[in-house]
Amino acid sequence: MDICYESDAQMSVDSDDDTDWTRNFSDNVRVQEGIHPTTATSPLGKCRKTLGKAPMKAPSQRVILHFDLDCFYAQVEMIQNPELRNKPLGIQQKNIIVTCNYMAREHGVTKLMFVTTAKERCPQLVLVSGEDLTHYREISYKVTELLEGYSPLVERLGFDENFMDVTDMVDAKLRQEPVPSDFTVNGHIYNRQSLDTRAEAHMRLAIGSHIAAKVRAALHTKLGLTGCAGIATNKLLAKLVSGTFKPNQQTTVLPESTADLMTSQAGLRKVPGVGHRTAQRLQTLGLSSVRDLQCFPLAQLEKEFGVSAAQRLHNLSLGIDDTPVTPTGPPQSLSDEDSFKKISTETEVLEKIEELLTSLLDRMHKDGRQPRTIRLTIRRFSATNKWFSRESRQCPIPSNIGKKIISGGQDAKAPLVNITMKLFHKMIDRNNPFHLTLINICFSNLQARGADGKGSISFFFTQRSPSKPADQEKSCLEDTIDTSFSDTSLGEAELGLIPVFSNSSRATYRGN
Ligand code: DCP
Ligand code: MG
Ligand code: MG
Repeated sequence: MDICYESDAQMSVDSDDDTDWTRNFSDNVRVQEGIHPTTATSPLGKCRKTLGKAPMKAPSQRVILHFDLDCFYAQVEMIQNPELRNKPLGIQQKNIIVTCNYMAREHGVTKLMFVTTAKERCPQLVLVSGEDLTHYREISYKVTELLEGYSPLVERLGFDENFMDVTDMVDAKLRQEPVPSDFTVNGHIYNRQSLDTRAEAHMRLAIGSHIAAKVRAALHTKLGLTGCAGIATNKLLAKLVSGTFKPNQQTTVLPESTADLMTSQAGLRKVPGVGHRTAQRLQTLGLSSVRDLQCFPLAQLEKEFGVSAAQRLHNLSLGIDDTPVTPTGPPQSLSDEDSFKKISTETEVLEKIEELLTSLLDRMHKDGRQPRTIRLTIRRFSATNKWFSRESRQCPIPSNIGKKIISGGQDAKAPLVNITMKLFHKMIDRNNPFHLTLINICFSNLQARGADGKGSISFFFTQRSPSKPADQEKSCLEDTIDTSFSDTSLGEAELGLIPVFSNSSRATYRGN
């Protein structure tokens, strides 16, 4: 069985909830063949949002932090019910343990394990349902918001990860006072490399490590959460290094260890930005390790992937990633989805659509913006290609129905069910048998109603944090589930560090 943390990444390829992150990547990264990652000096790309616009910096001068919370859903449950803290805990969705606390991990339980296997390994495992993501989403937003208190340059990656660009903070610190000669890194240094206090690049990262430690301490005191952090000169390396020591620890990778960090990855699929399909295509070229890719002639890679994607792949293999930390901004769509073994009758489809719309309407009402478009996505069962067989149809939402959505209640549900069923019939011929394994409904083209009233972005901001004045809010947050970088189809979407800004509210699994 292949289990995969499903996202809307495939769907978002042509959708308006796709982000510019991937495009930034392609715009900004040019191949630096023959240049060691640590000495590469291509300029930083322009940030999509001008918020906190970073000055042009050599890549080696950037300081990027990556935060990943420990056993996120399990932590949230343990905060809600402290009695669970001393027990091995598994969070269950369908027949899968989506995550488990570290005590359960000591008993051999792992993430994405079947419940039956987990129970065999650890009979005393306590199971809590993780189907309702509402609370996880709320805490997730609070985490990003706390981080935004330190820097406006915070980018969410799924529910439990955030990047933060602290380059300016490091600059400010360096201007304020000279670094003491006995300055050290807070936490681990990747490879146990020794810190050279005379090397500016080292000092910058060491300062970054102290900022990371401060942020992690704040996460703990203010939200009761622990997590890991990675400190590096770019997002790719920060993400790759952050889980080196788990849980509740942090690791800095100094530039000289870039090559080791890259080649220590257990395969190309581990490199953020190299998704399932890309890895398959690389495999057909005989490339399975990062080193294989590093050594592969660029000209040949270009033949297979085209110039720009080949260059990006090549750069990734070398640990080069100039993509900026792009403040996430308000979600551009809200969606909900569910996956299942089989839905093959119209009644079941109707029930599922009603269920999805109920929770979605509630969230849309809280958001306050009026959606102008509704999209239905289905996945048909396919024995050969079950990962990528999604199709969608979308249509405008009539204004009177849109208004009902934001005025609350479930008045809009019946007409939306009708619309959604019409979209369904555009894809599925009811006279023939069908077998669906996923249904997703997405509201997009979200429009604020006025500058100050409900429905405005400022309303959305204040909803996130009523205790915080709206003018202090930096940005509101993408509503995402996935925490992994996801696959993308080269040619369809840009390759790069693909954030899964899927807006889904459910984790779903393929193949179960
Ligand atoms: N998640 C999920 N389905 C997946 C992967 C993750 O529902 N296939 C959810 C549950 C996790 C959360 O996302 O708690 C964050 O994912 P991580 O991979 O970061 O895993 P954890 O935070 O749970 O554990 P770790 O301590 O290893 O980071
Ligand atoms: Mg985590
Ligand atoms: Mg994570």
